[in-house]
Amino acid sequence: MRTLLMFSLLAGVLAFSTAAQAQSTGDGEVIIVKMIDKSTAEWRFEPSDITVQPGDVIQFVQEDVMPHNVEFTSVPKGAELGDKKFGPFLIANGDVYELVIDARFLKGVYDFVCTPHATLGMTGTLTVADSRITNTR
Ligand SMILES: [Cu+2]
Repeated sequence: MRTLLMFSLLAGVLAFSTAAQAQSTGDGEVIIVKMIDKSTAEWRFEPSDITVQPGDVIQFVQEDVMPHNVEFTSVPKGAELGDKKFGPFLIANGDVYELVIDARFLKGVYDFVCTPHATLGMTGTLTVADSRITNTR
């Protein structure tokens, strides 16, 4: 009984922190990028050419079987991505890496790769545009 109570409390705390996080990202859009390895000839991010605005969230989704990640290899002058420069490896099918386009992502063009599969063509380009000009909400 005590264990159940502890679990309920923990679940409540987790739910609360998730909600708080979602709020802090503002009303940005969610962009889904699939990480694909269908055969030896198909290693890619889909889409591989992404344009976002500050506050948006990119969800990288592991669609197949090989471990994939997101490593930024080129960033605009002055951009310091910190722990976002090298993302975690997504091992299991369905794993998601959520990348929030926060203040560290200065306006400009970023190149990224999946570290182990860069030479197989698993690369992409991220363009961070100006702050939202047209807000349709
Ligand atoms: Cu990969």
